[in-house]
Amino acid sequence: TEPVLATRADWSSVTLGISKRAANAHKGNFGHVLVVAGDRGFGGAGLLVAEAAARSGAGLVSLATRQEHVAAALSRCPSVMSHGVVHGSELAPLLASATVVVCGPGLGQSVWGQQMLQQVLECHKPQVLDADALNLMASKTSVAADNRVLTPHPGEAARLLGCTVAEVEADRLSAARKLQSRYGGAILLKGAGTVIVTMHGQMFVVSGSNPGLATGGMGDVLAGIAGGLLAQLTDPAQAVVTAAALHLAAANMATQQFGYMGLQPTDVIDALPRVLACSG
Ligand code: NPW
Ligand code: AMP
Ligand code: MG
Repeated sequence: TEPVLATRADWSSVTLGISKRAANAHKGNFGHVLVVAGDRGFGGAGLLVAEAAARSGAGLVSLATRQEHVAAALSRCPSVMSHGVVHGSELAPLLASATVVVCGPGLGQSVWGQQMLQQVLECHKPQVLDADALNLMASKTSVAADNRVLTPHPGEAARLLGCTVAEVEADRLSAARKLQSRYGGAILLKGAGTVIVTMHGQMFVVSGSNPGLATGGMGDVLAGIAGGLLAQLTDPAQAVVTAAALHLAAANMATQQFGYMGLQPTDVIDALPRVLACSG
């Protein structure tokens, strides 16, 4: 299948759909995103995912992370319900009340991260898997499942495919297709010219680049946006394509204000409601 170029015209009509709300809407209409992220040393990743999900319009956001990150999370974003989790079994009630799960940013690859991922993979909720969730999946055989969205950068894609980053970059469309047939669900292969293969095999390229995004934490923001949109849109394929386009549009808006150098993930998060408001 030839890829479809997702242009601004394509996705602004989609974001119009999510940003127009009924006057009597309530938080239960916009889904509950559970973020499972942030091992020791990577607490910021969980915070960025959770805040990005909230700023993308999710009705409720919960964060399951290491206990030591909870105070900072409450202080940074009090609307997020933050839980310190020690054992995988403690995720069960949180997973039960979630609409969508985002797992992996800063998760680490220790026993803690492995337990968290195992619980998430065993639940059948729609899920966004990123960063260390992908690194852990690469290290063992994994059964394909269609309730997933995988969001690898080229390094993670190479680990999942057992090839080099250069091989992924030499043919990004084919790498994304291979990932889809091996792991199921939807694939969002990151980098300038983000490639998406949907669960139905349709391909999209979100063309456009922004080197301001080449800094730590920007992928964590994308994972949060994907979770926030999956929680609100009924068509998961539409949610994934829109997430990539919205991430780039918010980065472009933030870049107009700050320039490329020193652009921060929190600047992109702050631009999200402004981009959504522009399209509404
Ligand atoms: P090279 O060799 O540099 O050119 P890793 P990570 C390649 C967390 N974070 N095009 C790159 O290539 C994450 O969530 C926490 C081409 C290298 O091989 C993870 O859990 C933060 N190549 C964990 O840290 C903020 C590309 O991938 C490899 C590429 C580790 O994640 C930061 C590097 O990737 C971070 O988000 C591209 N566009 N992009 C926090 N505040 O808590 C990447 N590569 O080894 O998977 O390391 O992505 O930093
Ligand atoms: P990560 O490497 O997981 O932090 O993800 C980086 C995020 O920034 C992904 O969404 C990439 O697509 C995006 N990104 C990084 N560099 C660029 C670039 N030069 N142009 C467009 N998007 C980029
Ligand atoms: Mg990342």
